[in-house]
Amino acid sequence: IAIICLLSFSCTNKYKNLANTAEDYQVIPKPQKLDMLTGKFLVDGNTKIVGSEVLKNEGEFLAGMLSAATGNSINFYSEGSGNITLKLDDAIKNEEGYSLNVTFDKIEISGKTTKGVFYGIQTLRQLMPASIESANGDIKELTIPAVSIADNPRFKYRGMHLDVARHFFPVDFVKKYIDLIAMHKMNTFHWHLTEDQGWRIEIKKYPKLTEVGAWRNGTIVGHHPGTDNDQKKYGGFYTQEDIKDIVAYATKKHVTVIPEIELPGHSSSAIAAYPYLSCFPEEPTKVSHDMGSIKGKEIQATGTPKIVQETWGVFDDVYCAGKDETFTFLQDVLDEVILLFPSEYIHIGGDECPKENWKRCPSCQARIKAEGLHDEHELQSYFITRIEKYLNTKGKQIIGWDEILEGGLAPNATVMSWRGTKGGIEAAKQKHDVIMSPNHSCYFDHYQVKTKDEKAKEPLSIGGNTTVADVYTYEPMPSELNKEEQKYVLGAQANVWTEYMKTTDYVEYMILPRMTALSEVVWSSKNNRDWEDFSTRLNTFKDRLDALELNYAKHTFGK
Ligand code: TNX
Repeated sequence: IAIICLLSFSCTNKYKNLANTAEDYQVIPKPQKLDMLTGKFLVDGNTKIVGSEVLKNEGEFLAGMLSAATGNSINFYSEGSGNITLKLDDAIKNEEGYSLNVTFDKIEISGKTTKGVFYGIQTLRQLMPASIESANGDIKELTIPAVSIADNPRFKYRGMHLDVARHFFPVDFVKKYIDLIAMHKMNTFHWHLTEDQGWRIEIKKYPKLTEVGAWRNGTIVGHHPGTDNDQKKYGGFYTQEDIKDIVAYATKKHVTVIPEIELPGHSSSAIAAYPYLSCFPEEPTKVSHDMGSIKGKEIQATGTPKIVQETWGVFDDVYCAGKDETFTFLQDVLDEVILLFPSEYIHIGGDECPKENWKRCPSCQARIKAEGLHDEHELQSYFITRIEKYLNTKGKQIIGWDEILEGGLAPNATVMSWRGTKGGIEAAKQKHDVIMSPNHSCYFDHYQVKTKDEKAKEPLSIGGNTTVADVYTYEPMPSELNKEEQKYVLGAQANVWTEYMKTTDYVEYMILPRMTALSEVVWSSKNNRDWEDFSTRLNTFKDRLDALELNYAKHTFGK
């Protein structure tokens, strides 16, 4: 017995006095406050996680990770005592805040909410070697450096968008995307489900939306039809069962899923399925040429009536604002959407809606007159406000792209500022909530390199360039806003438009490591942000991306 005691004493002592260096604490996003301590915690067969029953989901997540890494059966228990304790702590002020304390003999993770505890676990994950991400029970001596961390996010909205309409991605990839969001302590997945080029959500009352609207000719959405379009049938959609499965998965990862149902523009796929939704059901759809952001030459009219679009661009055929049938259709669709998504918000699009058809449509003009509106911009505002009212009665709030400012904001709308920051600033001044997503810093469909030569080596992307450094140095809080107005800026989001992203590999390449940079922008305090320091931590973080077998853009590091 004496020998065993002596042995175990020296063992314990060994971990108690082990020194740590800054390299052991390479966490992204950088925690608000981190104190390095002496000693290491050893994860072994005696490791036991305890916490109250409400923390079961988080406890089991951690248990799964530690078991997979070490090959020990490490479990979560809702009673008794153990050496890893998870708990809720009201003294923590921020809803998503947490504290993490590691010493050689115990770990304590406290959160204001279960979400905070989850984030504490994500930090703990990064204090362990990258090899845990792919380990097969083969890590013999898994240790965690002693530390004291108090952390909370700077912004409450930390989002990643994904366009699954221009290209369709399978359920498993959507889950992987959610995992990445959670690992980066981001909390919102904006799921862009409907577009000119495809309708991706099953709506039981309108089966043609997916029978017709989910399929197009051609796998690539290029801007030169015929040259890069292979004319194969392409498409896919998520069944309501798929969606429930994904939402449940996201809930466990503390990620809110906000669905986007685009209106009144970008609606070709719905119109292809149900032509009566157009002002002119018999007419072919044309590419709209009056959109300043798109060069007329680069896009061509399809000349075919009511198709699911095969090229990208902006199309003149949009939901008819004059017919009541349009609103009946949209309300029916939204009724089913509401049942699938517990999120407080529904994104209703609102961007790039050409007004040519409304100008010559008798029922739209009659609506303008009857409602005492001045022009088609006010008709768009009427459209959005009518949808907002409907959704508000169902307990939901709307988010729209910054075009919803034109013609007057719907009373309770949140604005997503994408054409730079102007729209966001204006909305905050009007006392509306804002999510910053400016194209100059948050568009991950842009090239991630700057020079012509570098671009030539990259896969074809939509114009513009946004490097990792551009993302990292982006400051979401506009200096134009005073203290009071700043309160309306909820946070920021990156958008991932997939006109040119045909494969999941390529999506990974476009988001990583730019999303890693954004995660620090939205989480860490402004004072804690330092490009050199981030670049060093990113170099460690990349080992984790490797272990997870993610396809990230290696050559963009440090740029
Ligand atoms: C504009 S951003 C769009 C998208 C395109 C994107 C390409 C926004 C609200 N609308 O439909 O995919 O440009 O960068």
